[in-house]
Order: sequence, then C-alpha cells, then structure tokens
Amino acid sequence: MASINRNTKVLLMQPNFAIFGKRSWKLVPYNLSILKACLCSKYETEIYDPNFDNLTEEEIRCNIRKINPDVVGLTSFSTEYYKEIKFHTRLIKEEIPEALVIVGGVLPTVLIEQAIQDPNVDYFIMGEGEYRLPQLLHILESSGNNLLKMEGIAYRLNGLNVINPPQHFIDNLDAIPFPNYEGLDLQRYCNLNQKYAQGLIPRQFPFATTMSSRGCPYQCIFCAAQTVSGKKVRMRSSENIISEIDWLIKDYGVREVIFTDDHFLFSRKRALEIMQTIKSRNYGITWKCANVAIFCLNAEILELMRESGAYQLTISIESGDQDVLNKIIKKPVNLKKAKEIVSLIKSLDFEVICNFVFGFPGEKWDQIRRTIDYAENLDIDLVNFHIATPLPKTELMDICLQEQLIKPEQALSGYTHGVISTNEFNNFELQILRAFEWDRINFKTRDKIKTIARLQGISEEEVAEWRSRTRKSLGTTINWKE
Ligand code: B12
Ligand code: SF4
Repeated sequence: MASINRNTKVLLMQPNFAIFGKRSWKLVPYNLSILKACLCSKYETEIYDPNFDNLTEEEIRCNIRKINPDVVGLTSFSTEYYKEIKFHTRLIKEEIPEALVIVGGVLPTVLIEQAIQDPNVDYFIMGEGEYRLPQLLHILESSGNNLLKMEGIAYRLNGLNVINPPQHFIDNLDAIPFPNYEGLDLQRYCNLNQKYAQGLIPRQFPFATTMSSRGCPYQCIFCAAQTVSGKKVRMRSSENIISEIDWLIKDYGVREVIFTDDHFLFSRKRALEIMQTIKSRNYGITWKCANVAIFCLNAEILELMRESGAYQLTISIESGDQDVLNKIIKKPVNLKKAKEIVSLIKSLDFEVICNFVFGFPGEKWDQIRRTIDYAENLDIDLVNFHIATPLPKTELMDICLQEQLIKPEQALSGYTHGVISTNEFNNFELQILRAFEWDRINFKTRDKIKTIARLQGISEEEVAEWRSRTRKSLGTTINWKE
C-alpha cells in the first residue's frame, strides 16, 4: 500500500466509458480538473483521460505503468457505467498493486452499498470531493488515525464496511479554485466536433463547459440531482463566473461557454447580471445552458440571453399531460404557459430542443399519446423522447421497487431499453412508440433534416443512417460512431 507523503504522485483518471462499446461523451474532465487544482500545491498531480481517444485495455495498462502513480483517483460519473468502473479499478490494481485506488463521483454518492463490493478500491469518496480528497490524503499522510471521524467516505476495515455518508454540501462555491487544465491538450477537447451530442455542440470553437451553480430545489421523481448536488441551490457569484469566462477567453481563446448547471436560472438577478456583463464586455462569444427550466423564462430573460450571445435552448417539458406533470412527475410546468414561452423563444430565433419522458408507473396510454401530440404541435427544431428509467436514490426507483415493477439488479440500467412494464404498457411497446414517433415528428421536411444534422454535428447522409438504425433497433442501441 502506498504511503502518502510530500512526494506522492496522484493520478486523477477518467475511465474510458466506451471500453465495452457504450456511448461516451468526450468532454474535458471538468470535475477532475477542479480536484487537481485542489491538490496540486501539495502533491504532484496529473490527469489521465483514456476516454478521449477511446484507448484499448492494453494502451491504458501501458500508460498507467508508465505514469506509475502512488494514488489513483477515478471518477465515476454515472451508475450506468458501473461495469466500466470495475474494469478500470481491476486494471489499475493489476498494473500497480501498491497504488491506492480512490473512487469518487456519482456511483459511490448514490450507490455506495453496491460500489463498496469492488475489492480493488481502497477508499470511496461520496459527494463533493474538493475538500474531502485533500482531507483523506492528509489523514493518510498523518497515519490514518482520524479516518473514522471523516464524513463522505467509505472503505473496508478488518472485513467490515465502514460507510460515513456525506453530511453537507459546499456552501461557498466561490472558494473553489478554477479547474487546472495544465497538462491537458485543451485545444483538442475544445475544438472537437462531437457527433450526436446536441446541446454540447457549440456554434463557435473552441468551447468550454462550466458549472455556475450546484443543486436544484425541485423534486422530479426521476431525477438524481437532489442526492448528487442537493436541494439547496448553491451559486457562484456573477463576478466569479465572469472572471472564469475572462480567463477562458484570455488563456485558451474560448469562443463559446456551455453551462451545465442543474438550474442556471435559479436566481433571476444573478442570471441577468451574468448576461448583462457578457453583453457589455463585447466578448463576441456565444453561450448556452445544457438545461433551462422553462418556468423561469420570460421575455426579459430571453431577450437578454439572445443579446448576450445565447442561441439555443434545451428545455424539458417532460409530459404533454398536465396530470402526469402534477401528480406523477411532480415538475412545476404549466403546459399552457410552456406553449406560450416556446412561441416567444421561436420568435426570438433561438434553436429549440425539447425533452419528453414517458412510461411512468400510473401513466395511461392515452396520456402518453397526449405527450406525443403536444410535442408535435410545438413545432420546434428537435424533440427527444425518453423512456422513464429509475435511477438509484430517486423516488421513481422507490416506487418501482415497492410495486415490484423492476428487479433490484435493474438499478444500473441504461437509458436505451425501457425497464418499466405496467398493466397499461410494456417496455417493448414504448420502444416502438418512441422510435417511430421520434422519426415521424422530427424529420418531416428537408429543412428540418438540415437543422437536425447541424444540431447533432452530422451530415444529412448520417441523419438518414441514424434514422434507419434507430428504427431497426427501436432506439435500444446508442447510435454513436466516432
Ligand atoms: C453536465 C452533465 C452531463 C453532461 C456532461 C458529462 C461529463 N462527462 O462531463 C452530459 C450531457 C454529456 C451528460 C451525460 C450523461 N449523464 Co449527466 N449530468 C450532468 C450534470 C448536470 C452535471 C455534472 C457535472 O459536471 N457536475 C460538476 C462536477 C464538478 O461535479 P461531479 O462530476 O459530480 O464531481 C464532483 C463529485 O462527484 C466528486 N468527484 C467526482 N469524481 C471524483 C473522483 C474522485 C477521485 C473524488 C475523490 C471525487 C470525485 O468531486 C467532484 C467535485 O465536487 C449532472 C447533474 C449533477 N448535478 O451532477 C448529470 C448527471 C451526473 N448525469 C446523469 C446521467 C444519468 C447521465 C447519462 C448516463 C445520461 C445518458 N445515458 O444519456 C450520461 C453519461 C455521461 C458520461 N458517461 O459522461 C445523472 C447520473 C445519475 C446516475 N444515477 O447515474 C445525473 C446526476 C443527472 C440527474 N439529475 O440525474 N451529463
Ligand atoms: S428541475 Fe431538472 S434538475 Fe431539478 S429535479 Fe427536476 S429534472 Fe432534476
């Protein structure tokens, strides 16, 4: 086992999420870059990202051997990639048995009972890592005595599992350093035109992602945001965001910023401040949010968004049936108002993408059909239909387990196959409905096809191929090709 001291070499690693052929996104490891910034004044810290080049097992093994770290911190992102995480922890231990393996991120945060069974991990950090990772290394450096008092950590001790759940979220996000991108070929990440990555495809390169707040106060039953980032929205100040944008422009030539917040518009005042400053500084950048709450949009916000360089909105209306929204999903969307806002958005010439989800316990077939009609009538650039998927530590998962609609092992399901079947529908019907209605609604005209090709970063020929693959597989294989 590695002993921690001032000469300790820490490797922060993103797994190759596509190692078993699943889809992966190739974004700069933002979370690891922040963690690096928190560690690098004390330890030699490097980031290794085999995900970006889709490296093979042999290449990953070889690189790890070469780097020869004392500590490896692996990020896990989503529970859907549980198998991929286990694969990487085994591989790290096999290559460098004496290295300390620490896993953090969504997997241990929402599913520690399962994660802790991985024998190749020494410590799990649950929740936010900015203070916990340095704390853990510090404790280990000074003999490990205070480990029992630490929160947000899990490990095995004398054959027993010790799980100390996280007790709090970080309040002052301004105190967290900006990501440390040194050593990463940022220009490669920021200039990569990812395919099929709507919402993450910029209009201007190079682009960067950042998060201006963490947390969401709403309680949509399918969403894990509350466990992962908390009910209380914690916001970085507008000044802090603007200085990050300044830095990204100055040091990396960034031309577009994509905010990946759960709820960017939580504080209207702060959002207006950020947009006003972007506008008044004449940066000439474009920007967008990966998600915006439709119920927080109004003419003032939308106009300022547009004037400050935003050009695309991804909104999640989720259902076209008000009862499903109110009583099942529990999302405060008013369908009449949502339609008015969408008209306003279109009149301001934004690109609009909208997400819908169906297949909830208690949902009726006619309600699902209403969602499809509603989506069609919006007449927007791209409509996505998702099949409700229970994620660990969500209300939807609790309902599905209570009503025995899924088996516990389905807790790690991906999004492609529906997993919920009720007396009203089964997952196969939903897959057919989704694949064919998605095709019918989205690709009605040549102009729509052209727009979607642009939104997805693909050619019109690739759109045709994508539609055909989706119909044939009923959308159950992710259509990704490098
Ligand atoms: C932006 C985002 C995306 C983006 C970017 C993803 C990326 N790889 O960068 C895109 C759109 C691509 C995406 C895709 C997906 N996402 Co997403 N995504 C998010 C979102 C909104 C923010 C993530 C983020 O950047 N957070 C900011 C950073 C700083 O936080 P962090 O990554 O959690 O890291 C902190 C801690 O976890 C910890 N930590 C992380 N790694 C490590 C490692 C060590 C060693 C340590 C000590 C600590 C540590 O410390 C960090 C700093 O505090 C979250 C919601 C959320 N609130 O977290 C959902 C979320 C993580 N996504 C989710 C899902 C399901 C997915 C998909 C599987 C969906 C799909 N099938 O299409 C894919 C999988 C993507 C993948 N393999 O990368 C779920 C995960 C739930 C679950 N049970 O799995 C979440 C929670 C959304 C939700 N509300 O339910 N996503
Ligand atoms: S509004 Fe969005 S982030 Fe918030 S709970 Fe609902 S789905 Fe999750």
